[in-house]
Amino acid sequence: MSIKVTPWDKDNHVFAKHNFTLSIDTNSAYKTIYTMQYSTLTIATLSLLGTRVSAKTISIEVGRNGASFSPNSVTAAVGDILEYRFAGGRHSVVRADFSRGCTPASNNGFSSGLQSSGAVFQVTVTNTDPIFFYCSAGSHCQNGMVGVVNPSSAQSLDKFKSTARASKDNVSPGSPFGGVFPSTRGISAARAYQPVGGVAAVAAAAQPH
Ligand SMILES: [Cu+2]
Repeated sequence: MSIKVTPWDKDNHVFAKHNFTLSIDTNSAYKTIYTMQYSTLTIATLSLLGTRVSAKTISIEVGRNGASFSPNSVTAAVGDILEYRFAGGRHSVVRADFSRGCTPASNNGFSSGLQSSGAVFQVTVTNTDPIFFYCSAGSHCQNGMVGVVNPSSAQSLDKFKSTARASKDNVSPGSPFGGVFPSTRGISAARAYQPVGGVAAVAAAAQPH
């Protein structure tokens, strides 16, 4: 059947002046008319909520059993949060490009900076492409302290490990970026990314000797 629909204008508590015609399955006609009385904004908000509810936090332990990430291979969807939990020693997590081993990613990178046990660094997944990461401490990357999110057969963890093993340098990008330390989540990015130690070091360096 074909029916005329008059949307409900939520702000003014009246039916909108403009109508449109809808072809509809008679069995669900009542339900659809009911739904149409809510504003587009309400429907949009509901779909946003739907997306948020399905996002999950994926914990990856850093350094609990020596120089390693555990797990070192995870699957993540868009909106999920990678939560790197530092659990021993002094390590970092840095995003790499698949083909470049122990070198920071050229785009959409992230880096926690060197952290000790207790630190938590969160990175939000923005697409489902493979994400490779490594630890920039010592020769940890060359020695296999690497991991992957959403590996493929073409871009596998084993292939990345081989490239990492052959890397001449293990590159540290310096101050953290591309993620947040959750205790500072919600504060402006520049502050959140700046660790307390980093600020003190900059202040000390600025003092005359
Ligand atoms: Cu390490």
